[in-house]
Amino acid sequence: MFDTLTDSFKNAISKIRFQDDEKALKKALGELKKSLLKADVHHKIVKDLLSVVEIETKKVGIGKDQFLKALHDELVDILTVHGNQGFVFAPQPPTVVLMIGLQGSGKTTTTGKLAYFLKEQKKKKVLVVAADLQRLAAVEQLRQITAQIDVALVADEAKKPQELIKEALQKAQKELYDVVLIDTAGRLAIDDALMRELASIKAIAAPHELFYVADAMTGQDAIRTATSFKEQIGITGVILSKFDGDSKGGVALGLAKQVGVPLRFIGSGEKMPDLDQFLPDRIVKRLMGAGDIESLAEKTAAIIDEKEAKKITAKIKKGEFNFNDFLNQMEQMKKIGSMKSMLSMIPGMSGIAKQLGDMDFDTSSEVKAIKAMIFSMTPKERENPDLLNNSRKRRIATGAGLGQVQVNRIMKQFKNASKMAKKLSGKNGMRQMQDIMAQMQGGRFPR
Ligand SMILES: Nc1nc2c(ncn2[C@@H]2O[C@H](COP(=O)(O)OP(=O)(O)OP(=O)(O)O)[C@@H](O)[C@H]2O)c(=O)[nH]1
Ligand SMILES: [Mg+2]
Repeated sequence: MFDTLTDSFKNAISKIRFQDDEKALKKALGELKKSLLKADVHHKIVKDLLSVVEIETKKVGIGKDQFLKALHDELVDILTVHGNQGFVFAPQPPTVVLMIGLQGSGKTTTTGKLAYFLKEQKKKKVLVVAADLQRLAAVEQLRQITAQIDVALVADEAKKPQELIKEALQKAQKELYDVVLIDTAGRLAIDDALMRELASIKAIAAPHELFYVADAMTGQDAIRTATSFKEQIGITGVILSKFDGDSKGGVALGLAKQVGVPLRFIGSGEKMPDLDQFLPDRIVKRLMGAGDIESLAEKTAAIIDEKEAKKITAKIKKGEFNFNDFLNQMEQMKKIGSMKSMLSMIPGMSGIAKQLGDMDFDTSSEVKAIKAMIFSMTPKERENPDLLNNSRKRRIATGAGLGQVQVNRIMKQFKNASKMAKKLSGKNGMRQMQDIMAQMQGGRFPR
């Protein structure tokens, strides 16, 4: 996600080793400057950042921790812009949000992601409005997205966007929706026709929030267009999409500092769960390679059904975890997001996440093999893994198109995993787990 920036911070940090070493500090600052510029951070921001970090580090005595803390605090400062953070609900529902931006920036996908976030994590009733009637396929795209996440949609190709929005707002009042998300049409570039249409939509929708969706891959251009939208229409937040791509990350700092509108979310993939709240402190930790356990925990907590989780834990404790439970767990994991985005939130794992590339729960050959194997089992076998003798394994291997060796290996892994889970769920298990986590986090971050 922030790979380039994260790597460059690590690089700079590694240059500082000794207490009171001015030369080391200069070297680290030089390294930082080079890599920030390479990461597409505006030169003026780089200059200010370096001078503050230098002053603050010297104030408390040069050292790795002091340097880290100064860098952390200054980054948080840059990213903290006056205005709402995360998603803020209007005092009186429904909260109306207008999604605007250039063509192809990710408005429609992000509208879906936001609806999914509000539904799954905030437990809200969401209504989506397809107010993009420029492109014929646009309404269909939104239909598919909202059907997939089971969220209500107001769409009618025969009506004007303004008319549709009026109807949607009435429906939202009457049927007690919490949030109305309005997806609008994009243009290739900012032109008068777009601005007029948006102004008229804004007047009718009277939105609480105007989210500008910016494509992270467009670098400094994103900052220029965001500024234009801010001046001509007014925006209250920016959502940075496609942050999983080759984006260098520097644009996030520029958007906050140069546009002066808070970043609210970042999109990190094409799937519905691939949206994260942009909270400066957490993002900076992630930037500095320290992971973001809090976000992961929140995401997980919202998605995993507590009752179901208790049932599974009880089963694990008794050593009764079976293949059906495994399939269920896999489905739950998918809801949390792509494997890559999950791993990038765990301290020290961002390097591995990078290596994974596009590998995912759906595309991993290992997961595919396990699924094929489970689908070749009888219901009884799924319930009771102990039933699997050699002749049954042979039958399953043939059915799944796998080799005997592969089936044996997967079975062994499954048994080992169950054993490990049983152990961890025991009396001291939680403590063991916490110790491991503490070790992982220790020494990586100064507070
Ligand atoms: N990798 C990645 N792709 C994304 C992300 N957000 C959107 N996309 C992709 O970008 C493309 C354009 O997204 P749309 O949501 O259709 O963009 P739009 O702004 O609605 O486009 P118009 O309606 O034509 O103006 C699609 O192929 C999306 O799947 C993201 O965070 N990561
Ligand atoms: Mg669209």
